[in-house]
Amino acid sequence: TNREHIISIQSHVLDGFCGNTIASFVLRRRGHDPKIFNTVQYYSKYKHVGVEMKHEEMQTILGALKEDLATTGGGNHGNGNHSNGNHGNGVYFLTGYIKTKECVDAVMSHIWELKNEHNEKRATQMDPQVEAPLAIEEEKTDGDAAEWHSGNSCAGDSSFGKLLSVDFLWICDPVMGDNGRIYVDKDVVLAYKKCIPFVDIMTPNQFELELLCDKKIKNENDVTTCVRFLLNRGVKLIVVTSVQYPFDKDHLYLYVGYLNGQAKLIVFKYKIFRFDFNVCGSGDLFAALLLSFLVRHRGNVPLIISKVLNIVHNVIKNSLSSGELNIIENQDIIASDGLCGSFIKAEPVCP
Ligand code: PXL
Repeated sequence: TNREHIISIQSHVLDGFCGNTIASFVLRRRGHDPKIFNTVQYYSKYKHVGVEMKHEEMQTILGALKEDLATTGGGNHGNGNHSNGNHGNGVYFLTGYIKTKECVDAVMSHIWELKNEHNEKRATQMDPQVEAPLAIEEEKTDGDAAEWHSGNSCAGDSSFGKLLSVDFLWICDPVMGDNGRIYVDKDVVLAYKKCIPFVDIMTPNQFELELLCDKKIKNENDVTTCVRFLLNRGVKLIVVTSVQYPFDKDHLYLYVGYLNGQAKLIVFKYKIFRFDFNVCGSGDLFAALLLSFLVRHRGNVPLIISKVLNIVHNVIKNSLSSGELNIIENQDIIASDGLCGSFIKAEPVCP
């Protein structure tokens, strides 16, 4: 039986919404059946008191996961009748808040081992459908796709150069901090730098991008320099989830970057009206939705980003008065196709 395996490795809080508290709801509400791995249990995202998992303990659980994925093809102990809309049999990791360097290291090495095993298994199976990795690329026939594509004079061939194998993906949200404040151990920065060659998709915010690349972002050119740096080191897709420039306080910018078939850097940006909302968790919402859309809809990354952004933007808009992300109240928007409300289109950036 085909079945997808989503493993979300993030924080858990008792009060409020961030990390796995968001991912578990979002993924389940969208019909997935994720495995939820909590790296810490804190009282709230503002009060980091509680329990942190030790890396040995993480190893134990990740070891059990590995065994399960190896022997049963993913621990499908049910009756094989999945009525929850799952597609495919891929293995997808979504990693977020991890407190210590040792724990990031443990997660990285397990995902890498699992990926190699997965690829070996796939190579020995003669099923061509399983063997051929699907490319995430534009659906050129799609009407919406044509819209963002028009006027793209600088990008040239903007189709995906590398195959993003959609039967094994690691989306790494390198959660380290925001607005100049770091909320994990300092040496986690180094641990994430070590992850770069093994990650498929990375979703840093501006501060995290600056930490990963040892470069302060002052203008768009700095963003594309950082994006190029990460892509050259092996990440296949970079989404910089929010950039704010001192000369434009009213907007946030999201950037998506990848290399095309000629190894040329392709970058798109999304200009977003900035709400005065300084609540953590929107990045976690973004990453969980991105995973869902990639797994379900595959192709056309710039269009998927538009849809995800649209949902995040609407959830924030509906949360402005409460000082917390109203995840439950906005569950129908979260479960939607992302075409609601104000659709923010991708604009090509000429790097
Ligand atoms: O939203 C990122 C995040 C995740 N997990 C925990 C956090 C935060 C941000 O503050 O505190 C525990």
